[in-house]
Amino acid sequence: MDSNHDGIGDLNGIIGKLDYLKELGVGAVWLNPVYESPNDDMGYDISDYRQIMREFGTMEDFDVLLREAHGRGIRIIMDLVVNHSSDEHSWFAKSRKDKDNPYRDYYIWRKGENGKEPNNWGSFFTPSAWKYDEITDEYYLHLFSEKQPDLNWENRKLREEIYDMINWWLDKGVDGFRMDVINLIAKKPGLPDGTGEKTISGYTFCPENFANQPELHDYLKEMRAACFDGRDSMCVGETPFVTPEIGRQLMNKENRELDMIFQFELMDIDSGRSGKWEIVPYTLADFKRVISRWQEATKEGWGSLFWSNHDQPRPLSRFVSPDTEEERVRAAKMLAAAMHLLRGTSFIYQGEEIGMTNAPFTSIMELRDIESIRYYEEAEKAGVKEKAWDAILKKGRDNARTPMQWEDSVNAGFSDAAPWLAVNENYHKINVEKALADTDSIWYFYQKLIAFKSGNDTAIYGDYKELYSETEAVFAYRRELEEEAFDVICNFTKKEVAFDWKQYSGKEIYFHNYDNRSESVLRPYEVRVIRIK
Ligand code: TEU
Ligand code: CA
Repeated sequence: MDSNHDGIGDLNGIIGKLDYLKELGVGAVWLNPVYESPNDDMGYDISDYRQIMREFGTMEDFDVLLREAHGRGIRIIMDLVVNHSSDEHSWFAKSRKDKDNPYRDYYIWRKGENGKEPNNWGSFFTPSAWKYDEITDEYYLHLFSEKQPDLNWENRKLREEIYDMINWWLDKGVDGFRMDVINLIAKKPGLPDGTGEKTISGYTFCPENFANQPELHDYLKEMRAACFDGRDSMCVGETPFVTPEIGRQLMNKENRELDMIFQFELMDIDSGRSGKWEIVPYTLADFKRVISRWQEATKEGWGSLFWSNHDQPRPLSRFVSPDTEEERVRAAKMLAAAMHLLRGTSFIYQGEEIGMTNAPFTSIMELRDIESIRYYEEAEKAGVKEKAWDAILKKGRDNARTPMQWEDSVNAGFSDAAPWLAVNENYHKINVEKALADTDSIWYFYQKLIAFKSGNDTAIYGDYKELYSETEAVFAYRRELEEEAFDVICNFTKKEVAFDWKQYSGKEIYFHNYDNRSESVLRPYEVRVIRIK
């Protein structure tokens, strides 16, 4: 929400919507980075970790947000981006000056190899993960954009500066952190060449060399002891490329590393070996296997549940394909129950509660996200821009970044100035005002679901067991705890599926998305949550 008519959402805008969030039932807000940043990657390139980005407000505004949120029982979780900083951070300015200043080693510098990059690593956003710097005739590593140089966690002083900064925010009263790509902070010693497939620009994207390295666990333990032990706080690690085995290590309470992780196996289910832009088919059977595997893996730790975030397309456009307004509402409710009744903490991405969808972009000029823009440029050079555009429409990050749709008025009520990214034109029919006026809306389904999820011990602690795994089109599971159990039964398709409801007759229905019952079928996108004991 934009409070000062510049087209950019801000802290005061959030403060004005805290009552809305309270009404929905949220217990905590995770803010994407709000620190000072040149915004090469929308705040994920931080130039000062102790300042608020000017566009978002001031430190005084932040303090008010913290106080007002806490006053309503809402916690504030900050984004912690410490795999890299901005190249405009003062550390980097000093680091690049010469080879023997104390900041040189805060980043990862290497000599070139025969006039080329030190190794073949590809970056997330650019062809190579290395940038040549004339001043000292060396290259620096950047896994993301060249304006996001990777920090060198092998340097003890750097680590201590980071812990000081974390403690500074915790002392201020923030309740925890979502740690950006935290499992990339340790790189494989010697930085060896990647051996996998090449990307369209000829470099090799090789997570095996920069994710989940053994030293990661040492750094996390050290950080935990230096910052989090003894505090009432929460840290959730964003950990792409994580397996259930590594996930267990990261979450295991005795290990003293993280409280939760975001794993991406479900989000990557349609990605090929060269990464997210290589879109591959998957089946509901694959989908169910991934969910069950992670429910199993998080038994010993604690899981996180999410359909989307600022990096992912909208689930309504991705995992289902509703054609009509009625189907959209049904499918959104089905997805909500399917995900958020699993075991773990639910993360709801803004707009999910009203069923927002992907944006109907018509030209690359409309996009703001560096990832999509850079990919399109590379694809154009390689002569495959049509294919790239198709992939961007499906998976580009701006799909989920369009402004929140508050009401059916200019710019969806987000701002009276032109927004930084255009609103999705479907705001005329999909908006908060409309959702609040209809007791049968997706919004009220979420409100009820959140209340249930926070207050019902079976929903919180109950065991998970997959049901009817052989039935195509159906995803179903049981949650069970001592004297209570319920089944969640979902039709993920818009086809009618034969289903025998007899065994459930007379049982209490917790949630459903059709007014009347049927005895022998699951209708398009139908969900029923039924108490069985
Ligand atoms: O994302 C890390 C990450 O793995 C993403 O690159 C992800 O694979 C991609 O966005 C999918 O499209 C985090 C942040 O969430 C993202 O917004 C940042 O751009 C990135 O780190 C760099 O800080
Ligand atoms: Ca603003």
